[in-house]
Amino acid sequence: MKSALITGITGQDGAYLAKLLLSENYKVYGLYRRISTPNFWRLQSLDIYDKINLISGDLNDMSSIINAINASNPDEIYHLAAQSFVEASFESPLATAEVTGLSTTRILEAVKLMKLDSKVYYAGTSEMYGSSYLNKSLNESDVFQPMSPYAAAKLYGYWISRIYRDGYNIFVSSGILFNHESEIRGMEFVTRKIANQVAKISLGLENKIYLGNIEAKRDWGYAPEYVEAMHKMLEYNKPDDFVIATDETHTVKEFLEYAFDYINDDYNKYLEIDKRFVRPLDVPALKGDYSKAKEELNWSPKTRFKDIVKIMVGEEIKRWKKYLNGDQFPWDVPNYPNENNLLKTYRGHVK
Ligand code: NAP
Ligand code: G4F
Repeated sequence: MKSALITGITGQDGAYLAKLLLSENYKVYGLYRRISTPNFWRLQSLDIYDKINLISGDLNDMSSIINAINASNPDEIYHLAAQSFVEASFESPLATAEVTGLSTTRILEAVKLMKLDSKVYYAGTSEMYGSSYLNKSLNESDVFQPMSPYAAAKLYGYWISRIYRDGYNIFVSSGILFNHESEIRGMEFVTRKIANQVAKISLGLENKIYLGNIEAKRDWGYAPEYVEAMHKMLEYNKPDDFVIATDETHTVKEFLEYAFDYINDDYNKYLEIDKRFVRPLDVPALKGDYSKAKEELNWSPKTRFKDIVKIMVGEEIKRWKKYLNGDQFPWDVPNYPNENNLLKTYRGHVK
């Protein structure tokens, strides 16, 4: 049985990836950070919470990383944890640099110093491309020009991964993933924010939607398909970098239009542009050329923009209807780590 360690197990991609690896009979370990209110709602909503071996630790702490690696003895490490919200990186640039940038070196140093054969996946991002590519479909050879502290931290992680690959022969692959969304996306990201507000408007619970730069264009794909690409990268015969995208780009305004189409309404009645959501710098447009992933990994996106909008708004309406009927949201239910799972990894790294 293969073993995988996922950092960022409580996030969108961590949850989908864990589900995928479990379906392939992996033993899955997940690093999570202890917070005062547990947030395992994604693992619960995918019905995999009890199947994950949870390891408590913080990525800013080298001991946590060594402990997690010792406890899981991983064939594959998926390093997904990060401060992943671009807007927040302008407010907390140093904290973002620590966790989003430097923790990649901590993981790679651990693999190097512990002389492990573990393969490593690094979660790179299209944000690294930054400015000046208004109409180009970006590929692995295009130049990076980051426009946020988040993107700068991610670019550091990307380059340090290449250095450990070339200098120390560590199998580390970077996915350059363009935006990917789903029903379990964080509420602060624009797609989920819109889907949630539209659902509430349709049920009479809300009458405004406040947004920032709605002219920005993004290449939006469906998250469950993107974690398949991560796994394929580590199954491939050599470590490399791959763009994962749909090769389509749409404005935030289009997302808004299609979301309101779903409820047969017009966004102009509800939209307010709010400066609080306008960033000091914002990547104007992103579109990715995934042909290398298609040729070498046999990976292609399936779910396209309009369907993603429908899936997300539809799910949000279902959730709010359930709530109005007296059901709780899954994220309202605190669920503490399963002690049986924890004892395997706490105190002395018992495997
Ligand atoms: P996400 O939902 O925001 O999840 C981030 C995860 O990192 C969460 O589990 C979070 O834990 C964890 N984390 C943050 N700081 C930590 C720390 N100090 N110690 C331990 N864990 C910590 O992000 P995602 O959408 O799943 O994205 C996964 C990765 O891909 C991220 O690195 C992101 O930057 C990158 N990426 C995402 C996209 C996209 O469109 N989704 C595109 C390109 C790249 P908590 O739950 O406790 O906060
Ligand atoms: O949904 P967003 O916050 O995602 P963003 O900044 O593109 O970053 C996401 O994708 C990256 C990959 O390219 C990941 F690396 C990163 O971790 C994250 O997952 O914003 C999308 C666009 C931006 O141009 C933003 O300015 O939507 C614009 N926007 C307009 N109004 C808004 C809002 N974004 C948010 N979050 N909230 C608004 O009210």
